[in-house]
Amino acid sequence: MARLLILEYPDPRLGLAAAPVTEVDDEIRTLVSDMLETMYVASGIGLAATQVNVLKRVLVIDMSETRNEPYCLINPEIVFAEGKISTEEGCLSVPEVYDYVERAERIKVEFLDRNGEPAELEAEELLAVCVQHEIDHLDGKLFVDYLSELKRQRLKKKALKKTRRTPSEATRSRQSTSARLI
Ligand code: GNR
Ligand code: NI
Repeated sequence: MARLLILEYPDPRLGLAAAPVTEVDDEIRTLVSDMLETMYVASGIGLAATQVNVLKRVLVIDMSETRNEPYCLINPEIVFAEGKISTEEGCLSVPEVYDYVERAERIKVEFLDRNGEPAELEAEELLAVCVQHEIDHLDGKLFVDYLSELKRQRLKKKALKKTRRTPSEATRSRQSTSARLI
């Protein structure tokens, strides 16, 4: 198992669409277990492959208190949706931002499991919200895309400021400054 790096907004790679998995092989199963470890370490309830810079339609979810009831959905397709629910969402790729998003309240999703077998899941409330949030990631969409332009501009500015404050970035900018001085 390995921990993977989670991309953060406004990284443009989070806006790319992921491709369907053509074969559920050991490489995919390794990706799934690495994604689960990464999600558990980050204390998230879900994670999409796009967030760890892998453009394949794979997502994992674990909503249990005990953190030992993982769902793994490969090539997920929502085949039924009804109702509306507004939930305060957060995202491991958009740290420290929480806001309300309206989504379907109940869904049915078809997918392949870790063995490549077709499976389906009926979900409601937070589990349904989480599945929709993760499938959005696979389509290159973030929950902040549902917010107003004003809110998104504000948090983009904040995120870019934070990037400049990270040590590696600070080192790079110091280095480029001294390079210019020479
Ligand atoms: O950990 C997460 N919590 C969460 C809360 C409300 C709605 C969606 C989520 S998913 C998020 C983890 C994440 O970023 N998955 O992509
Ligand atoms: Ni997310």
